[in-house]
Amino acid sequence: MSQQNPKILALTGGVGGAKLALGLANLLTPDQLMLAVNTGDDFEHFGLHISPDVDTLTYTLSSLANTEYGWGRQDESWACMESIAQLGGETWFNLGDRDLALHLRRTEMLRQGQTLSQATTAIAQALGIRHPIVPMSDDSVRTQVHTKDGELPFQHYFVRDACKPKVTGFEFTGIEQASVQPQLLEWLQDATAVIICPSNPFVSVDPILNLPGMREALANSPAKVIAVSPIVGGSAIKGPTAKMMRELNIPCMADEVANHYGGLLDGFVLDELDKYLHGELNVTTAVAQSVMTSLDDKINLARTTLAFADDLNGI
Ligand code: FO1
Repeated sequence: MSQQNPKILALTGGVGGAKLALGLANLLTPDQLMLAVNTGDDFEHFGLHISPDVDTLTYTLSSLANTEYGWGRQDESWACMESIAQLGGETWFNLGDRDLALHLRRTEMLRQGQTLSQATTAIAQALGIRHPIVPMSDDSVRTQVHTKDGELPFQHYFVRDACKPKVTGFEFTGIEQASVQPQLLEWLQDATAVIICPSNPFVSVDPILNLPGMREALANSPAKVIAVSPIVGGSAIKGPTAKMMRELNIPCMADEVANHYGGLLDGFVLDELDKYLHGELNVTTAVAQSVMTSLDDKINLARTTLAFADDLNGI
């Protein structure tokens, strides 16, 4: 572990990001680790504000996550969705009965005038989470997926159409008017490392990086910026990252992810399977076991990434 007091900001979205975030949360105290989460996947459904990446992280850090599905809660029941079907409602997006309570509470707090960050903190604390989970912005940013057949709201692409449409690009509606959540900017002023978790670069990380002023804040921060590759041995561990890369005519290789983040990076973590690239990229690399199945895998990858940050910080 680092001799100096680490102050880490993790950028995360989706399942892969949440796994590394859990590893980091097991090694760092709440005043050493802040988790910035993508909200581009958010949408309104049944009149409720759904924040999937916030919820995946919240459930993961509170050990309530349904690890089989990669979303929602474990020990769920589906009585409400059965009745929704009976009443002719939409059934393509499944909300478990216990998960539904979280969306009801968040929507109630938003309607009372609280920010998404305040609602997120209230829910996280109610579930016993002490690490700060901070939405990337309290303003509305919505990922639209451009496909050969037209534009799709993210959840229609990801869930309703099961990631089948061929993507041609992405747009983050509202991002030009959105502000980076202020706590993130404050944290960055004396952060020692920013860890871009192994999330989908296009739809989980880019919404965070593309927020006005975010890249400048990262560049002006003393923090070393490290990304952990979500591509292992030419394929994605979970989700549509590899398929998107192919459809965008980007070779599905770990080094292409480093290229995607470009000059932002001070370090890039490769999986063992890609160690032939170690020392070959224009960015300093480290090699780790980055496929996370057990809690130990998550903690070990977190430990390796933090040690890499120390090396880059000359500790
Ligand atoms: N993903 C699915 O593939 N099918 C679902 O029915 C589904 C429901 C769902 C409910 C709440 C929630 O927070 C997430 C849910 N997801 C579902 C996953 C969600 O689409 C993804 O987590 C993200 O948007 C991509 O990371």
